[in-house]
Amino acid sequence: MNVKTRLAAWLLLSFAGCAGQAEKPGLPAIQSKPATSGQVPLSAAKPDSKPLPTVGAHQAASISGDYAGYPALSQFIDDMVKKHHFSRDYLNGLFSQARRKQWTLDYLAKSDQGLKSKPAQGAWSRYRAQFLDDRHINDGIAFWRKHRSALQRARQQYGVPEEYILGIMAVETTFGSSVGNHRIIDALTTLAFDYPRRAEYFRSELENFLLMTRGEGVDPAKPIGSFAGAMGLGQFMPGSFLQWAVDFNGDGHKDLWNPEDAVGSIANYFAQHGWQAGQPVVSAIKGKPVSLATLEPGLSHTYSLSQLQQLGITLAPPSPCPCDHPLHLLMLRHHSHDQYLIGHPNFYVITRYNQSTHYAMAVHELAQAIRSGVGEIADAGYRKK
Ligand SMILES: [Ca+2]
Repeated sequence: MNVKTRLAAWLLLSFAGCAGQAEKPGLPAIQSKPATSGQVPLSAAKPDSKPLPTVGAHQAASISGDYAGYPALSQFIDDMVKKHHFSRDYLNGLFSQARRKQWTLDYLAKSDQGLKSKPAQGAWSRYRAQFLDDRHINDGIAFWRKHRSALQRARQQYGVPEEYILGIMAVETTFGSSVGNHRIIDALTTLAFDYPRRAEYFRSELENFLLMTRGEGVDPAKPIGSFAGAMGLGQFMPGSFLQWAVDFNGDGHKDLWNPEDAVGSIANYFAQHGWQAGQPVVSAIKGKPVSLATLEPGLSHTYSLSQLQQLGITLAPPSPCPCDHPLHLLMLRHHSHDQYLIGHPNFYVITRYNQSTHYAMAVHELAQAIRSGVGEIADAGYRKK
């Protein structure tokens, strides 16, 4: 995945909260992502009674470098000292080496403008082409074969099928091949103190990052990830790490870069956001109802099955459910036509990872393609259950 694509997935992830259909191919929408991924607000974080030791020889009496003279950073450090008992000199030393990422700010300024427009003709076709290709599918099949045991264990423990865990990792990082090249401390400091539109969110994530690294015994100057601060194979933001990451290989650490921990963490994220085992994700619509254009597509509107049926809209088989749950009308703009589908609650769960119809649909289609490709191996696994 190229950088631009990666960033696109990002803004969709993180900034998902700011647009019900934040589907801007080529634009970043942060994950794993912004309002999506459970950030822990400063006010909600619990004070630590016995702080763990910090890691890294950071020490300074005052802040120097790019972030010298930022009153908001000084206030942030005050809060970290009072709430979480960090050493002031340690944080002064750490932030003295934080770098302001002007490229990120320039990129987001352009992207923010793009968020205001609706998907154009062919938007889904262009987005889909970035992910639904042989590389993503074949790497998914290979990952399934290599980590079959962990994926099966995740399905049994969390009720999330292997292919949807793989669909997330495919779109996010192509199974770890593009996990970002930005220092998280630079990314989050830049967005927390030089990006006013999302300052509160990113200050919360910076707090979460300091708690995460201290808890895991990691030097906060070291981790690398996306320009928005997402980390590992599933591109978790620090707040998502604190709330939903799990130690799935039992080595005593929650490591977002470890394949097994990433598998368990993504499955847990889905489970905690309401994934229903055995329930459908997307259904086709039978025929071509004329009333579709009167309905509002997207994630912010839901319809009951009876409402849809009264308008002549019925789900195409197989739809193995009573479907007595909220349904979303999904509209995908191809080059030559607009496609309408029905999204079930499990589709909505995928959008909790990244609030974008395009994102969730790419995950769904990749899941089906990878599942189909694995075929016999997966079937053998199910039979053993
Ligand atoms: Ca682990």
